[in-house]
Amino acid sequence: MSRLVAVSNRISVPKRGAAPGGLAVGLLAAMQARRGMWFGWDGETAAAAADEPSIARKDGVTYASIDFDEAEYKDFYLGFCNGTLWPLFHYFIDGFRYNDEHYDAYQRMNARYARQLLPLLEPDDLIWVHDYHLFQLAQKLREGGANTPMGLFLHIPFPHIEVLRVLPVYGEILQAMLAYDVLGFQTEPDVQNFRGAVASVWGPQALTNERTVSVGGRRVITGVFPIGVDVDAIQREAIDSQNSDACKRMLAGLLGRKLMIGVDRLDYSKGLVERFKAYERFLETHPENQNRVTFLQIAPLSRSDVRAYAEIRRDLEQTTGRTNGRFADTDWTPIRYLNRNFPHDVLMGFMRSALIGIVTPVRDGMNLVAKEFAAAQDPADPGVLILSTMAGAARELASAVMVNPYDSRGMAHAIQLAFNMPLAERRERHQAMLEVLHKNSINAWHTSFVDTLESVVGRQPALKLRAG
Ligand code: GDG
Repeated sequence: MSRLVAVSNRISVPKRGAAPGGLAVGLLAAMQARRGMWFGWDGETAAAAADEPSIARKDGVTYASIDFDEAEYKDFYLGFCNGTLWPLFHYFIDGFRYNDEHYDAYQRMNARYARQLLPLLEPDDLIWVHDYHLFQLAQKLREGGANTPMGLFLHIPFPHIEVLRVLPVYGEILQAMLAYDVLGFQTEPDVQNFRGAVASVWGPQALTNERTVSVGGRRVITGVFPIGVDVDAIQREAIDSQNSDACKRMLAGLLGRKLMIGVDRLDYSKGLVERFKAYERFLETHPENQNRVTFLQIAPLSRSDVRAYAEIRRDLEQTTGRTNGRFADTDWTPIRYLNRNFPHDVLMGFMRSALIGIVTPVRDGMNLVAKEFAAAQDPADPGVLILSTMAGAARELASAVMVNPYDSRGMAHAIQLAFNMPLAERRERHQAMLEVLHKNSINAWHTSFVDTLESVVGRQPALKLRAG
């Protein structure tokens, strides 16, 4: 069986006592099944980046990690990845910035990933690359002589060509993507946007059939591989952690009130400001529910070196202060807003204790929190998921209470509906979600992607691409 080499911008090198997150668990399962290697950045910056990756081994998986120097961190990671690609691919054209130096750093870093990975490769490896940081990796690896199957899975949305073409180098990015053999997306609209972009550059004849695009003699498989969760593992975590100190303390603090929970990285794509305003509106328009519900928002800080992230943090602090100032009582804080991390099992316990899970991104590739919330519920007495139609997950979790994250009146109404939803309806909606979650599990995600990658073994035509 071929070895599976996973490459992502960031990898979780196992440390004593630290449990990997859901995505890492899924990838590790795929790598363990095939004697895998995980290659990427270890999250550290150094004055000068080391020439050689550091190698560690655990449970049949090799971890090869590289570090970034300060300029690479600033220009590649904060600059092009999170200042250019992330906002644009989430349709934030106003927040998007383009800078040639940042793009140069992006190209150099994709080349460095390739240079440091190439000596570690074996001839029959399958290479599975993750996300927007590494659009050009396959191209650079092939320029360095690698001719093994390579697939890219994009965790974030792929924008429509009318948005994509705002990026001055969009043609180069698209061309580089065609050096992969398999391109996987979260949802059907993402794959259609990609195919539309290819058609607009190389003409409709490039769309050779519903699943492939062909340019310059290369055939690339395009497909939808919705990422999922391990429902049984989440159920176990949620049940076990209900007895943890963290869960007991949180529940005791509610003084019998209902809980509404949100869990998101602090990111402007997650719709937090809009969500907080909708909750304020709910308390205003449904005064009978004041003092009967507490909204717990867990929002660990991310990318705080990017200016837009500092701005959203300020907005949230203001909105929280205003709502709590307006409605709080001596024994009730309407919003509990925490910028800190919790262990994953504790989060699952919190979710199981909640009557409402609120997941309202303004744009999201999938959103695993929505799936985790549904998976963590007690099927006999499940909570209600309020879900934005802008999340990829909305295409699968159709029985959630759907909202437009910009519609604060609609969201206030949805909170009221969820708050009063009869048990029979909660069960029915939850059951429908569980069926989808079991079908599109994390296991189905990595198995179907790796099987597709394996299907291209032995048929990799030479790389010859030209726009026109
Ligand atoms: C990208 C795409 C796509 C959150 N806080 C804590 C914590 N988390 C965990 C959640 C969940 C994960 O982080 C977040 O997943 P999301 O899917 O919501 O979001 P992104 O980070 O934006 O991920 C997204 C995803 O890739 C996968 O393809 O769904 O659309 O943007 O698992 O539970 N985990 C711990 N402590 C926390 O405080 N341990």
